[in-house]
Formats: sequence, structure tokens, C-alpha cells
Amino acid sequence: MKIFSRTVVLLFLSAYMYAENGHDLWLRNKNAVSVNVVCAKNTATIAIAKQELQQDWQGAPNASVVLTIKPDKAIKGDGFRLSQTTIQANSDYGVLYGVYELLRRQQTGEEITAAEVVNPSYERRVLDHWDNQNGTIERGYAGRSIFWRSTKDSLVVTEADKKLWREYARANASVGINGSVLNNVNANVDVLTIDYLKRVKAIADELRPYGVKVYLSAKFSAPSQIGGIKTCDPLDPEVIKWWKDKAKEIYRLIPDFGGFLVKANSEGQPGPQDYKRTHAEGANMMADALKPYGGIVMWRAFVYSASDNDRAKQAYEEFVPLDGQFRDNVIIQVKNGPIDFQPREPFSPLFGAMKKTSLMPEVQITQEYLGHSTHLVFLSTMWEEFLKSDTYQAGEGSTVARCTDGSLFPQKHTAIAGVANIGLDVNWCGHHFAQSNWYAFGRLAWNNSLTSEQIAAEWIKLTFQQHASESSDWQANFLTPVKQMMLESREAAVSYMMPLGLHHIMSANEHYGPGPWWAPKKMRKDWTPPYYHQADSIGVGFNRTHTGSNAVAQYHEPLYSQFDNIETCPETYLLWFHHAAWNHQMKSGRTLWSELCYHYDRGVQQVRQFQKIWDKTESYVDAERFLQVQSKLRSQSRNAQLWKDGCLLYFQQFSKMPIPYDIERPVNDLEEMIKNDTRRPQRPAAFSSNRQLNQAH
Ligand code: BDP
Repeated sequence: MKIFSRTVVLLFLSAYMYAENGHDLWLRNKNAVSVNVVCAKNTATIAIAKQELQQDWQGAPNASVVLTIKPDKAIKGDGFRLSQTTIQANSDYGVLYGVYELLRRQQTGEEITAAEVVNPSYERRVLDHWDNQNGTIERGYAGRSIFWRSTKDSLVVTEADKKLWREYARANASVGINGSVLNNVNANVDVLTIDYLKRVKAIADELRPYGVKVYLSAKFSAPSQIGGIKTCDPLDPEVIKWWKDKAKEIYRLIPDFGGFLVKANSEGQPGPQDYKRTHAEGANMMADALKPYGGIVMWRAFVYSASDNDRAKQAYEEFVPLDGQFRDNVIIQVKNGPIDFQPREPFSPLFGAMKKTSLMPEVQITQEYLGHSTHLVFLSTMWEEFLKSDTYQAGEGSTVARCTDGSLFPQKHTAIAGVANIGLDVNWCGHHFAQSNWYAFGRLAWNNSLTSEQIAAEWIKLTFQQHASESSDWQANFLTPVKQMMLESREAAVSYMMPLGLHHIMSANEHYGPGPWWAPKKMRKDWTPPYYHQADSIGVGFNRTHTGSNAVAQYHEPLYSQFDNIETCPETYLLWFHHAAWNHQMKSGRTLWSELCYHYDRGVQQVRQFQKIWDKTESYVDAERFLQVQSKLRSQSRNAQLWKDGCLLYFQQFSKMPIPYDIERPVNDLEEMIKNDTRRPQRPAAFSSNRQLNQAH
């Protein structure tokens, strides 16, 4: 009898384990009951809306839900009016978003008491895929591209492709994401040739019913590279005509094509400055080509040159003088921080500096600098901190969110982008918890005032809860500790990687472990960590005050004075703005050196704590996800230790002070770490340790 029941349990478990490979993301069928859906219209999108309701309804059994498309002034863009059994919107897409909201409320137990209007913060909520047409993904850690295969011969679209693209679109729609840039910002020009455009059309056709528009990264040198024109000067009539013809060709295939994303004159990419033209002249030329069809240009402000000028200042210096010169269908896409998606940066001063230009924030969902798909880092808290940062552009309360969502300045278009963390891994993102970052990006793009706590709670319930009304035991032993772990995870990563305003001290190329020492003689200075940490016998940190690069002057008062003064500068940004002495006294009463040591140590201890928290959840999670997360946490723990040991032993050569005796001693040798790093950058054995989807890729 005992043996029998064990077999049954095992059989049940293996079926259960398969179902829990993570592929279903936060969209799981849970004990749906029947529902009657009424809608006068029947389009592909409405059909999806109905099906979703029928598949997942958890309200009153046999209720009737009415879906109405009726314009209403209170409802903006993709927004909707929602009650327990009715959804009204301006468009089919609005209805679909309303359906996902209603189902989420049911599954997370959030009541809808009275009818509510729910409008999105941004008109365009876009994922940027850094996918190459050969199937690889720049800074991707979850397998190969879901859009592109390894060779040009395999441009043929399969049923498996289409199924996967629909699943992808559905996941996006469920959190309100309505745009996808299908190729890398470091663009390969071939994407604009007809063979590739046909595949783009096929993708667009699958994404369209879910309200997701496609965009492409366009290379500025395309007129020469594929058009055979001698120049790419944006004022040259032949060049202008080439882009107009290209836009026409694209829109003939894809009538709702979103537009272009352009990385120009940045890290070696071609651009208008190659012809002594400005970013505005380049962007406007492309914008004019897209204008007749309603397309937009997302022009990136990620520019810096190998000059002696502080890299953190350069984007501002190039773009602020151009304020007012851009067409209204150009949006300047600005990374959250002034340097480059580091674990912590102050917000880019471009937010709050341009009043006559639409700006869109760009955040990085893929964890290039935050432990790839190995570390558990919930990025929502980082984006929340950024969106809620006050720029003081129009007095107090001019948060980044308000400067970009149209509530402070009229912007013709509003948008936000996240660099995707999605690949062919069965669970899409490599780490089960990295799915929460895709989810969080969508939720914040829809509502930029949500709290990370709410987002984490929603995601945990949708992803791990077995029944809509889970027991209080589940809440206490799973929801609460796991949520806490997620909410602390980004600060923990900052602590064991780059605390107190340190930045850009990661290992070269891979950007995984520590590399504060990395500085080959012939390398561009601004690509080496010592340029950023400036450690010497006196102290550490980049002097960006009025006595240094004066980057502080790019911020409005009172931030300028606050950052400029070492006594008032928030300690989280101390070494970003100041070269502080090793014995500088911190608020805790400790010296800077000791404080640094405690931060690194605390970060490591926190990861150890996460391991304990996760181990205790074993009986609440299916085996497959439990074991994968457990093993990833072990790798994270080892890597956090390397960060701590590498950074402390390296900086100690300058501080010449002892590591406080009450914290754990380093367990790795500096020379060994440097040797390993130069020989083979530290990263886990495989980029993605997760099962791959069995596609024809
Ligand atoms: C850096 C990445 C690089 C990207 C670049 C960008 O290391 O791969 O191409 O940003 O955003 O963070 O263009």
C-alpha cells in the first residue's frame, strides 16, 4: 500500500513538475468557473479577450460580463473603465487590457468595489530586444533569440515560431506592453532588406491581435550599405528619398509599423555627425519619412566619446542645446542613469532638462550589470527609485515619471522602453525570478506610480499560488518571506557589487564578477574601472563636484548644492560625486573604508539569508522551480563572495587599513582572482543553465 501510494505521488509529481517548468509565466489557469461573455463586436482581439475570460474566470459562476467599445473622455488611449462585470474602452485593445486587469484582480484577491477608470501612464510601452539576426542576443542570458535563427536560409516561418510569438505577445498584453523592437540597437542593416522584412511582417501579424506593434533598430548607414548611395548625409536629397521609399515599403507590408529605434554616433555606430550634421538633423530626416504613416523615431541619447570630458556629462551636453529642434514624432530615449545601467546611478540629468522635446526613459531588464540570469535581483525597486526621483525641473514634485509621462509638459508622444531579458529558454528569462522583472517593467510602464511591494505581491501570487484563496499558512511562509527577499534583493546586489556610489567596476566584456583592477595600457580610459573609481592613497570616488568635473551643475537646485557638498550628498551616491578620503567620517560614525567593508559584507550575508529563506519554501513550490532557484542562489552566493573579496582586497592596497575584525575574512586571493579574470572572465559555466524550448531553431 505504502509503495503504491509513493508511486502515485511520484507519477503525480512528474506530471506536475513538467507543468511547472516556468513557461506559463504569471499566466496560469486556476480553477476557472464558467462565465458568459457578451460583446457586440467580433475581431481577433475581442476573440482573445473572450477566450481569456472563459479560460480564467474566477468571479461568480455563470456571471455575464459585458465588453463595450465606446469612446469616453475619461478613458485615455489604451485605458478602460472596469467594474466586476463590465469593461468599457475606446478600442479592442483597451478591452483586452481591461480583461487582463479584471482577471489579475480576481487571482490576486484585489476587490473592484466601484467602477474605476484605469489609464496607462505612457502611450508606448516598449521592449527593446538586443537580438541579432544570427540568433544571438547581445547581453542576453536566457538562450537564443525568439525572433531570429542562426542562418539566413532559415528565414522561413514555422508554426512553432508563430505559436511562440503568440505566447510572447499574450504575456506582453497581459501586463500592458504594446511594442517590441525586434533587433539589436547595434543594428545589422540587413534587417531592412526584403527577406528580413517579410519575417518582420510575419511577426507583426502574430503580435497585432494582442496590441503589440513592431519596431526596428535602423542603422544610419543603410542608404549606403544596402542602397548603394555614396553618402548618408541626412540633408542629401537622395538619402532623404531612400528613407522615404524604405518607409513606404515597410508600411506596405506592416501598416501599423511602430517606427525606428536609432543608436547613432555612439560606441562606433554611424550617425549624422559623420557628415557634420546634428542629432536633430539626423533624427528629423528619419521622422519625416515615417510621419505620413504615424511612425515615430526613438533616438538614443546614449552618446559619449573618448575625450577627457567626464562621460557622465556628455549626453546632456550634446542634447540639451538641441531642445526644441526635434520633430514631434521624435522621442529621445534616455537611459535611467548618466553612465550605463549600473546597479545604482543617480537619474540622468537629461530628465528635467528638456522642456520642448519628448523624452522616454530606457531601463535594462536583462541583468547585464546585475548578475545576468544567475542572480536573483528584483529590479522594480530600482526603477521605482528612478521614476520617483525628483528632478525639480518645475519645482518640487517634478519626478522623472512626471517629466516623461506628459503630466508636467505636453509631449506629443510618451513612451518608456526596457531592454528585454527574453530568450528561448523554456522559462523565457533564464531565472524564474527574472520573469518578475519582465512583469514589473510592464506594470510600471502601465502605471508609473505603482509600488514595488504591490508588484512583487501580485507576481508571486500569480506565479506561485496554487489556489486563488491560498491559506494564511502560504501567506506567512511563502508570500511574505519571498516578497521580502525580492524587495531587498537589489539593495543587496548594490552592497556586494558597487556600494556607496561606486560604479563601473565590473569585469571586462562579460560584466559579471568584479574587475576594479582591469586597465590594459592601450584601452580607452573610459572603458576601464580605474577611470570610474579613481582609488588612490587618499581616497576613492569620482570628483564630479565644482572642484572636479562639475557634473553636479547639470542638476537643478536644490540637488546641485546637495550633491556638491560632501556633508549633504546622500551616502548612496557619495563616491559617484565625490573623491572621499578613506577616513572620511560617515553618518554611522565609521570611516569610509570601514563602511565600505560593512556594505560588501552585508551584501554577502543578505544572499546567504536569501538561501535560507528559499530553502524553507520547499514544501510550497514544485520541485523543478525550487531546485533551479536554489542552485542559482548558490551561484549567486559564490559570486557575491568574489565581489566582496575582490573589491575589498583590491581597494585595501590603497586604503592600507584593516578590514574590521568583526566581519568575515575574505576567502579568495586577489592575485588568483585577477589571474582568472584576465584569463577567462568569471561567469557561470553556461550562459543559460535552463532547458531550451524545442523549437526548430
Ligand atoms: C552597454 C552594453 C552594450 C550596448 C550599449 C548600448 O554593454 O552591449 O550596446 O550599452 O546601450 O551597456 O548601446
